[in-house]
Amino acid sequence: MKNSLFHAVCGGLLLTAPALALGQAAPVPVAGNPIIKDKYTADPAALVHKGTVYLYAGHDEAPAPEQRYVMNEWLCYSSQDMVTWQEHPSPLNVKAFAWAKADAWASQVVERNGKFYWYAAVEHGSIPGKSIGVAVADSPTGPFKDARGSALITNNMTESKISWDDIDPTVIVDDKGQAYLYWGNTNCYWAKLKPNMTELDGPINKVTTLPNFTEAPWVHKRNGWYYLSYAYQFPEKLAYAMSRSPEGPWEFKGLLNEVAGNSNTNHQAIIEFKGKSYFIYHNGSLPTDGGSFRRSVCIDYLTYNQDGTIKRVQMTTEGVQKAK
Ligand code: FUB
Repeated sequence: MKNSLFHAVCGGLLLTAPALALGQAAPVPVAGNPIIKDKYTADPAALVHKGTVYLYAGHDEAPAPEQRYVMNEWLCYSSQDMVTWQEHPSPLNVKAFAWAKADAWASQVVERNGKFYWYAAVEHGSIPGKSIGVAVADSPTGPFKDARGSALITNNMTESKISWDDIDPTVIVDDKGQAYLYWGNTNCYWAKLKPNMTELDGPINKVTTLPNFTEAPWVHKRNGWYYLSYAYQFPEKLAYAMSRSPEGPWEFKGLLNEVAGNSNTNHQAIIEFKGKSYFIYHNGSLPTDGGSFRRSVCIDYLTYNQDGTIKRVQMTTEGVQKAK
């Protein structure tokens, strides 16, 4: 096309270049996924607040070729269009939890009454195993402070053969104002939270109807249905169940996506923003050292069927278009 322009979306920037002459190699558009290209990011969680999406992610810091998690801090990005992401100074580090010793694993931030609560899995310093802490802030970008001075969940509160079963917290506040915490690895646990969001309000229960539950629960609500998505098998695919109540019973509905490229874990956040649904996950595709311990956050569309079930997600390199 004479005088036409080539457009590529690159980290939110619109790049333009003159049209190609015959026989000239076509420029390769810079892919939308992964969305963060200068750091390895994992375990995404997202919060929609006042027209902005806040993305929280663990920071995979292991230098290649190390095959272990090195994760000391969480990262925070914001966007008004799902394509252009602004990085904020890291609002939370394992060091914020004086009782913890390592491992800034998966987390989620939720808002209640103008305060932002950040639930995060870390390695406990004196109670062997993983645990869950909660930090609080007046702004979604922090600064966040330990809200309790102690862990909300410790490994000795649940029974399991493994010491890393108390990870991957997700929290939802239902329409009646009751908050629920879900978490787990191999077991999917849940408990009510008090209105202060920092204490359990009742016993720890298990969801027992999730086949091949590995980890990474995420609970969201849409049109009267609660959805519990989770990492399924290992290497991980993502699957989901539905219920009319946050307390279940949960009915398994099938897979959401396949193993994400070059990563044995797969971890999702699901949000609605400006009329579209988004599936935020990680893979190991970022050159040159991407992999299971150097992961990267990606975003693709999520589509529902008429009956509320979810269509299989198509993971793409193009990612999503600017939300308007
Ligand atoms: O990032 C560390 C762990 O890997 C997370 O807690 C799991 O969900 C898996 O992604």
